[in-house]
Amino acid sequence: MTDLFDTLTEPLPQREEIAASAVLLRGFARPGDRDVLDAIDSVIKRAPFRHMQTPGGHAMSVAMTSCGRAGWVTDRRGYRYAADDPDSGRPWPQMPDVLSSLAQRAAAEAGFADFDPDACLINRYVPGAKMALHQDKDERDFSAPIVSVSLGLPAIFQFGGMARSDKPRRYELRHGDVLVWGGPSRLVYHGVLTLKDGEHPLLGRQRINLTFRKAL
Ligand code: MD3
Ligand code: FE
Repeated sequence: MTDLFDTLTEPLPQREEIAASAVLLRGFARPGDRDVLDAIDSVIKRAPFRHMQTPGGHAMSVAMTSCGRAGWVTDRRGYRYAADDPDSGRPWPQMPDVLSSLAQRAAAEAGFADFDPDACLINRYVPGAKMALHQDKDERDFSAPIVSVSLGLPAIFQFGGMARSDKPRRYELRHGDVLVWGGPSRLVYHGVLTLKDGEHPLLGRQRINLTFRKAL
């Protein structure tokens, strides 16, 4: 029995299927968000955020780092996953249990049992940063989903179809929102519009996005 008090104080995360096998879990990562932020802090102490270079030689406006057995990197040689952080020459920090557990629970909620990510890319947006429309296709196996967790300032996320020319739809992603992309939606074009200025109670003037992947 749920009583009225429960429904008022613990709004159940909204679940919305925004595309075939793409599930938006509103607020799924809000409970325990401070532990998630502590885990991110422990990663960035060992592997600080950096602005990587695109193959075309431009610095990305989004600052990135990774944890897990593999991290996503880009430089003049191209995009790829690597076991070592190119800045330190050391392996990427281990994926903290609170992070892998969050990703696994979100994937299960969306119908993907036993998701076992080996890479977590951590993106940091400050006002003015954006991410152009792209596909995530540097992973070896597209049958595993990608789980994304939004923290801090809200951002407008856009996603289209399998062709760059497909008209994108827009969604606002807020602190604690989680998206699970699997099946046919795994390869859709997606991006993030220029982050607007604002102040978030836990994160200040930034947005952090985690994407959990099965890369290897
Ligand atoms: C749809 N990150 O890191 S999260 C990325 O907010 C990336 O930082 C964005 O795109 C961000 O590659 C968007 C939502 C997302 C993430 C991965 C996807 C949507 C996706 C992979 C496949 C399809
Ligand atoms: Fe992406």
